[in-house]
Amino acid sequence: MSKVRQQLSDVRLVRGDLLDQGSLISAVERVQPDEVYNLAAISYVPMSWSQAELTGEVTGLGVLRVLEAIRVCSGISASRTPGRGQIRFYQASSSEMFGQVRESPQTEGTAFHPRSPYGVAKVYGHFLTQNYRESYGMYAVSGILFNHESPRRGAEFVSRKVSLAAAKIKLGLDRQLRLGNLSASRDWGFAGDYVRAMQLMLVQEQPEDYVIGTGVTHTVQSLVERAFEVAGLNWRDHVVCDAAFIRPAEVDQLCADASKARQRLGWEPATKFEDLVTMMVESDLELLSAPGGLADDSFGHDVW
Ligand code: G4F
Repeated sequence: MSKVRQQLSDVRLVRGDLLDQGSLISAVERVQPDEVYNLAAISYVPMSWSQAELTGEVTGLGVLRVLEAIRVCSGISASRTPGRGQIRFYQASSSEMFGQVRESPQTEGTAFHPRSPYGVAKVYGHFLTQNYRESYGMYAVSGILFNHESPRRGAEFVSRKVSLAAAKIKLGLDRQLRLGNLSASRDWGFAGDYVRAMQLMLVQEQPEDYVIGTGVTHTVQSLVERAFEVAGLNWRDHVVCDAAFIRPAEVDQLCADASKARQRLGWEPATKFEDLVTMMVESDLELLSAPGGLADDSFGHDVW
């Protein structure tokens, strides 16, 4: 049995729905966890304009429901009677909360100015996590994570859309890549490095929030240039700008100052942008070259 299969067979799935308070209480009661990581959300920013209410329910109020499930199952009453033991809670906050940035790079103290219903919902979840920490003494923290990518990234996000397109064009399976704003900049890191940071945040003496990012920012165009270079292609021969992918309000530039995480958690990103893009393009070339590699028809389709 492969290592991944072995690990998956150790995983027990328990049903729960962020829209259903009772299901979350049942899940926490049943599992009796030491740690809860809330990574669930409607996370694709453009979808948050077309389904703004659902985004508020899932990405925003969903955080309230998880925190309430932990509070109730820990026996913490609304008047703050001490509970049984402590379930530690991690909330996936997002650099999208900085939106139209007030300063650069962004730290834990930078004011928020979200630019999408998604960003607004994340700000609600962020402050609610802080509020439960202050109101109930819960070990509840937010990681303000900047964009983190890997070969497992969904095909609707720009990094994977680009790596898949470069691989498809290289293999003669496609000819063109249609993109929106090429001049937006993001601080892209490797998801594996960021998961390490999440775990570190839950094993500290004091619960605190942390910014996690590389401190280096690149434009979408440089992402495209790098991906096509890895595939041995000239991006200018294939990339077309399409207004359909321009957002109603854009986050122009994000760049993390993760000094606090470096000093207090001893966390450093291990993967550079160039290596991340190379890893993604090579993985997609391998995937698409394998028999049945194109079986998943969702590859390369933007869900707008
Ligand atoms: O890859 P993206 O869709 O990621 P975005 O919007 O920055 O959000 C991601 O990172 C956040 C962390 O900061 C998470 F909270 C969030 O859940 C998600 O994981 O877009 C990145 C940039 C944007 O500026 C977008 O306008 O790429 C630009 N872009 C240009 N053309 C495109 C495209 N994005 C997508 N998805 N598709 C395009 O064709």
